[in-house]
Amino acid sequence: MGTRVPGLWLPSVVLRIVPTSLYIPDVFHVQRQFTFKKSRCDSCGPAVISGYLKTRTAIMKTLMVIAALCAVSKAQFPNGRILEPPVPALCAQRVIHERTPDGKGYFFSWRDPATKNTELDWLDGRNFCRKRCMDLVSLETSAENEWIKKHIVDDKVKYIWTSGRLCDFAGCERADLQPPRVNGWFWTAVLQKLAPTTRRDQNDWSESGGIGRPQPDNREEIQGGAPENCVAVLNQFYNDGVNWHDVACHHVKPWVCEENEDLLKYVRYTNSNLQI
Ligand SMILES: [Ca+2]
Ligand SMILES: [Ca+2]
Repeated sequence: MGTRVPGLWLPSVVLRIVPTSLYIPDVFHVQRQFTFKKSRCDSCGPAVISGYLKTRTAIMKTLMVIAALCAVSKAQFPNGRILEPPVPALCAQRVIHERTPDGKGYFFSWRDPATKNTELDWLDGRNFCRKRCMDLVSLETSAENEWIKKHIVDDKVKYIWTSGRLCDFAGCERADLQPPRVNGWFWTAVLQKLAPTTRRDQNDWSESGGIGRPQPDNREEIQGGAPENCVAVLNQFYNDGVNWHDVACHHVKPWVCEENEDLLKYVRYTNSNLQI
């Protein structure tokens, strides 16, 4: 394991859940076109300056997206808890336990002395990661999914949080997200939709769970509790393999962070004196 190959899953699409007035069309595609330059540009030619202007535009769009995501997070967490912005000093000191061949870094909470005995709810897990220019892991390809699952099995971890979540707040009323528990799941860290839960060849939802039903089953709410709006990977918890489960977001679990390009670009641009 450790080699990432093109996944078996179809490419997921960008989920435009950001409120319409704040949404920046194609911003995620625009940002991927830029390679950040750290050197000064006093004697650069027009082409390079043009590149810088484009980069500044991309950064401004990143800032606007971050602002928009904060707005979305308030909609998700009306009790005042918010999605935290990155903290430059923590980004610079972030712990990376492993990198994939393409260079992306991952943090496994149980491997770090500071967090090995800690379990967090879903939002606290996201915020721990985001302060460090990371986010909860998004399993966009089957290769990445299998790579993460191997770590869970090898390290005998019962379960982890991912960035997966149900779109169930303002802005999620769009027809293509209905019904939400089939078509409304997305990787929050990268704003990408998951395949419909009915496409069992395009996801890794468990075929069983606490009441013997295929996931997602919203079991806890059916039984009078909280809605199961967040996605965890469970390791044989119901003797059902290592698979995805919808779980109520208030549960506490170990977590995996994955480096987030948008947050890294933002902090590098606004803190050119830091090695990030
Ligand atoms: Ca990922
Ligand atoms: Ca469930």
